[in-house]
Amino acid sequence: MSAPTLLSELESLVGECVSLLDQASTFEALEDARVAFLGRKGRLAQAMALLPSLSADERREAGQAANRAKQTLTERHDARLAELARAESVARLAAFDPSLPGRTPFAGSRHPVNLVTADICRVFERLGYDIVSGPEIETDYYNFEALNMPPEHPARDMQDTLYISDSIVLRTHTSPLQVRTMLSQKPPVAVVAPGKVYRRDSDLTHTPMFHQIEGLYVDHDVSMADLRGTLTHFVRAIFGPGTKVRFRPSFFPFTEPSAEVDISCVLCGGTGTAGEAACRVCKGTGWVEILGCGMVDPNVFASVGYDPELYTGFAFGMGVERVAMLKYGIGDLRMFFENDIRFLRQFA
Ligand code: 2NL
Repeated sequence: MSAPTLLSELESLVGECVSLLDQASTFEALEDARVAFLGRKGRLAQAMALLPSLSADERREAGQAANRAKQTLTERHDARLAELARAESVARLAAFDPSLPGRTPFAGSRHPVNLVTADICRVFERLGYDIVSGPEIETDYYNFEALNMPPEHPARDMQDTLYISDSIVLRTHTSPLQVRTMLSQKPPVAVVAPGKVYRRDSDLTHTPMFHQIEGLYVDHDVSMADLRGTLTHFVRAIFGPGTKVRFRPSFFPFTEPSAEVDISCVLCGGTGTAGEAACRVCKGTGWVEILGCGMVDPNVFASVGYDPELYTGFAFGMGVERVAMLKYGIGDLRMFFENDIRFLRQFA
């Protein structure tokens, strides 16, 4: 090849390349043009490969022309690249509206069972009660024996209790915490024991794990009047000052006498009616059961070494899910355990 031919090839490849670079409207098109002309096997490299075939003088002139072509094209390429990058960031900023309010992500909320547990504990804390906690796996002694439930007691049946071994159970109530408290300190004792409890039971209205709160107050001369006053205050603090309360005789192995506490229905206000029909919450009775209670049985005091001649006390227990259902009007126990975010975020 002759020198003039090479010079005219350089001239024409610069012209073609410049127009391709200027037309490139995407990073891909720009890169394609760079590879085609400035790449290792591109048009410029091909032209320069012919230099050795020229005479020394021609080679110097053509070589200088090739270097100028390379510099021109490299500068044009870099300038175009900067232009495209600037255009892209301008477009991105144009789509961004800094005046829009931020979108706050849902950061979670407390579970209704925990909300109600905290509300209930707070009422008793203000009365001077301590909150106690302890193991969910218990010995037969703390869960049954010390609570006046001897080996043949029906509640100890395999049908009702989840056994780890012959003498180890998943606690069926939080009473063991109160037994542990009484064994470790002398009266006066005033504690509430919230926590998970386990029963071998599972249907529409029972889950194998649920939450309970029990309370215990032991001192000289604690009476059933103290029990009534304390629990009436508690019920009105949780369900409102107008709530009516009644105590019905009942039975628990660990209290004597025992009672169940009913409150005026949270839905119908105690009338028992919803329009023409019977109220669905209290089934037309006007009352709903809220907790069980009683005076601590002397046999329980004997188990923990308290002298029943010196001390008396009252105790009570309630299911937290049940209180939460009544307080928030939740109709289905399963809601608490499904963890559906649409349910849970209503308590945020
Ligand atoms: C209910 C009834 C109750 C107790 C729990 C208790 C604890 C000790 C001594 C005596 Cl250490 N009693 N607890 C007493 C009466 C009733 O619970 O319906 N719970 C869901």
